Amino acid sequence: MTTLVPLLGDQLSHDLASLKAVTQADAVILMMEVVDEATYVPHHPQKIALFFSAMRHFAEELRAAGWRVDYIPLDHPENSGSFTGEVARAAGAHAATRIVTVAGGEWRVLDAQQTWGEVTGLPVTILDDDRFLCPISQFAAWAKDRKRMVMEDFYRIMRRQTGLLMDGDQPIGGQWNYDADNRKSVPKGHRFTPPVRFTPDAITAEVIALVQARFPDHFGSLDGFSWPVTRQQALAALDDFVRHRLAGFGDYQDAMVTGEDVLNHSLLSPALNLGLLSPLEICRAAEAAFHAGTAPLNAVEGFIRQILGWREYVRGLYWFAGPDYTSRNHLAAHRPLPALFWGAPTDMRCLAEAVDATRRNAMAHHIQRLMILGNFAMLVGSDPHEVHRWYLSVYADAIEWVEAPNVIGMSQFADGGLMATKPYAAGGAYVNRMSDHCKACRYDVKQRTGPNACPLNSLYWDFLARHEAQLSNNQRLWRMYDGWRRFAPDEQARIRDQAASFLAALA
Ligand code: FAD
Ligand code: DLZ
Repeated sequence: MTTLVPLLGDQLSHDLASLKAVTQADAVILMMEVVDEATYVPHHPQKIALFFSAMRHFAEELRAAGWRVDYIPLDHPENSGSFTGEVARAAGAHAATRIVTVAGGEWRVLDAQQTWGEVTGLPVTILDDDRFLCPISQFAAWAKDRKRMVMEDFYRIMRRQTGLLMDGDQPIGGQWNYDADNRKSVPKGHRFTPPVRFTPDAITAEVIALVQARFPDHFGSLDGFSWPVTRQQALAALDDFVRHRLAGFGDYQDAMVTGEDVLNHSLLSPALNLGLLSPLEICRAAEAAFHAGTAPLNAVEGFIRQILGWREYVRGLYWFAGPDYTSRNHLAAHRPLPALFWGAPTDMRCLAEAVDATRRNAMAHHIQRLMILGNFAMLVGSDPHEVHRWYLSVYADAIEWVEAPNVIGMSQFADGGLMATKPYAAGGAYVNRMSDHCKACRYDVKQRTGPNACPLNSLYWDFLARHEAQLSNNQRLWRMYDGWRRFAPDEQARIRDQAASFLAALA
C-alpha cells in the first residue's frame, strides 16, 4: 500500500495535517514545481523564486527527517506542467493506492484537487488546513446570520479564544484596540533599523537562475532577493523583528517615507503564508516582548490584531464568500488597469514610490497597498478583477485566500461592503498627512484644478460624484458628500472636467 501525499508550495509546515495522517513507511510526498502555477498570473520573479527555493529546502528537510520525497523540478523532462498532471503521473509511477492531501489556499486549486479521484481512480482524502487559529466552519457559523461582519467583533472572540493579551476575560490594559495611538507621522531625521537579510545559498542561486531564464518577461527584479526560505531563517527574521522593530510598530504603522521600504513592518507575511512560521508562535513572540517590557502595548496589540484579527478574518471571509468573489464588481468599474502599475513612468511620487518598491522587492507595506495603489486603482475606475490579478501577481505573500478579500473587498469595495463599511477613498490631503511624498512631487497637493493640481484631488471628488446614487446613503460618507455639495456648481464642473481630462490621458 502506497499513499501519495501531494504537498503544495504554501504547505511547508512539518506539522501539516497530511503528514500527521500518514506514516513514513507507506507514504511518498509529492512536491511539484509546475509552469501552470508560475504563469496563471504573471508572478513577480522573486515570488516564483521564493516558492521554488522554500519548496526545495523543505523537501531536503523532509528527506532528512526520514520521508520519501518525489520532488519534481520545473525543468524535469516529464513535467506535465500542472498539479493534476503531476499527481496522475506520480500515482502511476509509485503504484499509489490512495491520495491524502491538504486543501489548497485557493478555490481554483481546491477545484483541481477535487478532480484527482476521478483522474487517478484512487480514493482521495482532502484534509482541512488546520494551520489557522479559526477553522473555516467556525468563521462561517459566526458570519452566517450577520448583516455586517465587523472585524473588531471577530477579533475579540479570537482574543478570548487564544487568551492572547488577556487578563482573565478582559483585555490587558483595559482596551481591546489601541489604533487611536497608532497614527503618528515620522519625525524628521528618524532612523529605522533595517531588517535582517538572507544571502541566497546554492539552492536559491540555482532557482534564481532558473526563474531568470524561464520567466524573463515577468514584471519585477530578482536583484537583492533576500527572503527567508527555511524555517530556521524565518525564525531569525521573527526574532529580528521582535528585537528591533516591534516596539515602534504601532506608532508608524500607517506612515510612508520616501526611500524607506520597511519602516517598522515585520516583513513576515511571505514566511507565514508559506507555512514556515505559525500565526500563534508569531503572536506569542510579540506578547512575550510586551510582558518582558521591551515593546509597549499599543505596538504589540496592533501587531497581534493584524495576525489574529485581520489575517484570520480575511481567510474566513474568502471561503465564506464563495468562488465567485473575485468576479464581484459592485461599482461597475471597467477601465483597464493603468500601465503605471506595470512600471510605466508617472509623475505622481506616491505611486512611483509604491510601484518601484513592488518592482524591487515583490513587497509594499499595507498603507501603500491600500491607500496609494488600491485607492488610485479604485478612483480611476479600474476593473477590480484586473486589479486583483495584479496584486496576486506582484506580491511575494499573495495567495488568493488572503489577497482577494484585501483587494476585492477592502481596497476596491467591489463586494459592495461585505468586508469594508465604506470605500477606502482618499485625495491628496491624506497622502500628504501620512507621507513625505508630496514635497518632492511635481504636482501641488493643495490644488484641485489646473495643470499642477494633484490628480488625486479631482479623482477623489469625481469618484464620489460618479457613485453618488450608490454611496451617498452610507452614513460613514456623509461628511464627504456634504463637502462635495458645498462646492458651487461651476467648481464641481471644473473638478469633474479635470478628472475627465486625466482619465482620458491615462487611457
Ligand atoms: P506587518 O505590517 O508587519 O503586519 C504583520 C502581519 O499581519 C503580516 O505579516 C500579515 O500576516 C498580517 N496582516 C496585516 N494586515 C493584514 C490584512 N489586511 N490581511 C491579512 N493579513 C494581514 N497580505 C498578504 O499576506 N498577502 C496578500 O496578498 C495581501 N494583499 C493585500 C492587498 C491589499 C490591497 C491590501 C490593502 C493588503 C494586502 N495584504 C496582504 C495585507 C497586508 O498589506 C500585508 O499582510 C502586509 O503588508 C505584509 O507585510 P508585513 O509582513 O511587513 O506586515
Ligand atoms: C505561487 C506558486 C508558484 C509560483 N508555483 C508553485 C509551484 O510550482 N508549485 C506549488 O506547489 N505551488 C506553487 N505556487 C502556489 C500555488 O499557486 C497556490 O497558491 C497554492 O497551491 C495554494 O495552496
